[in-house]
Amino acid sequence: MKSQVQDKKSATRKIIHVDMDCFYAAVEMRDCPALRGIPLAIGGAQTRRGVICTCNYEARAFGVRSAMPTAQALKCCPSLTVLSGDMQKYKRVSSQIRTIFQRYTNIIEPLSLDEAYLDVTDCGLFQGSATRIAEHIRATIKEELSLTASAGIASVKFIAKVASDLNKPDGQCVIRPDEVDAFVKGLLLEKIPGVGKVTLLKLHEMGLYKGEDVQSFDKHILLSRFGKFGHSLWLRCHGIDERKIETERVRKSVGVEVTLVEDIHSQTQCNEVLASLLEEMKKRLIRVCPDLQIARQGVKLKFSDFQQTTVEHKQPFYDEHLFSILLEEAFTRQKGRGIRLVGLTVGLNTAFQTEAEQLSFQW
Ligand code: TTP
Ligand code: MG
Repeated sequence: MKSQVQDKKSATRKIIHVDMDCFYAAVEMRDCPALRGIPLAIGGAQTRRGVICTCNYEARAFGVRSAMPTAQALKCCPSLTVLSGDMQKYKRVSSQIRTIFQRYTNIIEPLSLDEAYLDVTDCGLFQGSATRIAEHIRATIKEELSLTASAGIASVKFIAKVASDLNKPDGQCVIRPDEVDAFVKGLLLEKIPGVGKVTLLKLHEMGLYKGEDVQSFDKHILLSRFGKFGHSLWLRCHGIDERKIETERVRKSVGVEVTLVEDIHSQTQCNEVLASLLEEMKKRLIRVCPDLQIARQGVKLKFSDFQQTTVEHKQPFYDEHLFSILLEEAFTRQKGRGIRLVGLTVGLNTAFQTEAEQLSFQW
C-alpha cells in the first residue's frame, strides 16, 4: 500500500537528467578543428601510468574506454591522440552549462562537471512539457556553447539517469510513468547506478539479471544478503526512487591522493609521499573547514595488486602528525607488495556544518 502511495507521488514529478556527450573531448574538438574526426582521448600520459578520462566516438570505435590505462588505449588504437586536458576550461564550460539550466529551474543537482538532475515539475515553459523543455535545453547548449548534450526524462531520478544514456549522443529519451514498469522489468541490473562489478556477480549467482528477476525474488533474502543496498535495489526494480533533487550538497570529507609513477616499497618513501601531500590537504581543508574541527582522519594505500587498505581514526581536531601513525599501521598490511597510491582523507563534522548553515540563515 505504502509503495503505491509513493508511486503516485513520484509520478507527479518531472525530472530531466542532462549528460554532455564525451565532454572533455568535445570541448577540445570544439576549440581545435584539427582534433575533429580523428581518435582523441583526454588522459594521463602513458609514461606516467596515466588513465583515460574520456575519448571521442572515433576512439570508442577502437575499443578505447574511460578509466582504461593510457598504455592499453594506445594498443587498441595506435593512432590515438592523447591530450592532458585543461580542468580549468572544463570547469568554466560546466558553469556556463549551469547558467543555461538556471533559465528553466532553480532545482538543479550537479553530479559532476558534465551531468546534472533538473526538477522541472514547476517550470511553466512549453506548457510544462518536460520533453520539450529538455529539447530546448539541449538546443540552447548547442547554439550557445557548440556542444551536444543528451537527456533522460522521467518521474524519478534513476530512470532519468539511465534514460539519458539510451539515445546518446545528441539524443533524448522519455520514460512516461505508465512505461516505468515495463522499462524496469527489462532493465539489466548493471545499468542501475550503484550496482558495481562485485555486486553484479553476486546477483548473477543468485539468478538475477534484470529488473523482472528482482521483482519476483524474495525481498527478505535480498535484505539479508545486501542489507540497505538490497532494499534500494528492490525499490529501483519496482520503479521507485523517492530521492529528491539535492540542490545543496553537504561535503562529508576532503581527500588528496597521488598515484606514483613507480611503485614504492619502504616506509621512508611512504613518509616522503605523505609529506608532499600535507600542504595540499591543509589548503583544501581550510577552504571548507577553517576552524579545523573535524570528525576523522584517515590514510589509504593502494598496493601493486590493486588491493587497497584504509586506516581511520576519530579525531576532533586536525592533526598532521596523526597521518604518520595511521600510515605506519597501513604499511604493516603491505605483505611484500609495492605501493602505487597514497591518499589522505579528513572526515568532516557534517552535523556541525548543518548547524552552521542554519545559523547563517538566521542572519
Ligand atoms: P561521462 O559523462 O561518464 O563521460 P563522457 O561525457 O566523456 O562521455 P558520454 O558521452 O558517454 O557521457 O564523464 C564526464 C567527464 O568526466 C568525462 O568527459 C571525463 C570525466 N571522467 C573521468 O575523468 N574519468 C572517468 O573514468 C569518467 C567515466 C569520466
Ligand atoms: Mg557525459
